[in-house]
Amino acid sequence: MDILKEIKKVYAEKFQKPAQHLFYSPGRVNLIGEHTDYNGGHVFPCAISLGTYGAASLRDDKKVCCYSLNLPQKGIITADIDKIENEKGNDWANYPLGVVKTFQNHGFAIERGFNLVVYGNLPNGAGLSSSASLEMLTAAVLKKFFALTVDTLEMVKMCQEAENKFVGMNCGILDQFAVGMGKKDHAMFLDCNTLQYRYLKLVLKECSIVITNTNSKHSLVDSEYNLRRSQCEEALKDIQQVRRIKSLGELNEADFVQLQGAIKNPVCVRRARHAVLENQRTIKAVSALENDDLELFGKLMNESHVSLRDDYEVTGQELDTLAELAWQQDGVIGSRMTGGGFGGCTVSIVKNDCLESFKANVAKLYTQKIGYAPEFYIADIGDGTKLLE
Ligand code: GAF
Repeated sequence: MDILKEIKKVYAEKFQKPAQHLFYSPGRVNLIGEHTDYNGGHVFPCAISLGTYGAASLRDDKKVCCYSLNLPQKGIITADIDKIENEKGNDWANYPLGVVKTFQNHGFAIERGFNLVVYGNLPNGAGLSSSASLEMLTAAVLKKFFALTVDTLEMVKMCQEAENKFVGMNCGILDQFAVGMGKKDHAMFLDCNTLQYRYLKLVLKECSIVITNTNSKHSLVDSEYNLRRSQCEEALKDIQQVRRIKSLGELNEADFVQLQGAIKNPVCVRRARHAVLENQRTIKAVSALENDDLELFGKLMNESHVSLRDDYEVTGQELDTLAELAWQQDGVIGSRMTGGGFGGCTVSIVKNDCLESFKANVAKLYTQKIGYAPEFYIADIGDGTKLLE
């Protein structure tokens, strides 16, 4: 399907005139550095060329009217620009509405309504940041229509705030950053403590990045996520009794060995160990890539998965099955879960001449064990959120 043509057509049908502008916002895949962002550590994501498309126009009244071509909902969801609340009936539109409300709270004059029609080709709930993609798309709409003087990093931070305070998911900055700041063929190495970042051109020689979707649906993702975050905060508080640090990301392996005794709850010891060691792995993985050592990069990806499985406990049977099957296949450099976990996707680096056997074997063995099939996407690394026309 020609997405742009379709979205323009649907917009015109719903609102009886053509849309003024078209926008695109990607999803993301995180190569390594999981559950490190809210612990003041590093992440290493890239934007992918699957994402959310939006057609939008300013209105003369104060209504925000949202319609999706592919999200389950009933017709156009409407809200008043001066009375935005998180309401259950607003369903997916709580993401764009949360962004509007957050911009208003930051003093941006959003005083007129707008129409927004969206279409996403990211699998929903697959841990590829469909929410952040929609949030950053809305931020780009607001910037364009209200001629806001705001840079992308500020938009990223406000979208994270919308998700934290309006939606109630206590996420870190990884997703909104990767979606907003993405650059074609590059990954981003971000220090979530200082927000210093740099782009690294991804040179994977004869390999591809393969995203494999478990296709499993888990409902406890947000509550378990918020629980992991609070367990890390508890560990940090205990450590702060003996060492003046602001985040777990400030510690290295040796510090952790020395300080872990201060953490009272044994579960929190494991959560903090993941946060500290994953951050160190991410720093090492980026140097490995810079030194052209893809093998070491892959090994660190595998270790990351093991730590997320054993210490952080955010994988589950489907993700573990995918990762373990991937490790057994020829031509796999590394494989791990990506994103928040529980369900969602793995990311694997696979030699191009083994791609077909990788997909066939993993699909067959995963289906035998889990009872339904996974899905594969070869990631094409694309740009961040942008105005298309
Ligand atoms: C989710 C969150 F939204 C991110 O902020 C990040 O913590 C990630 O899980 C885990 O690395 O995607």
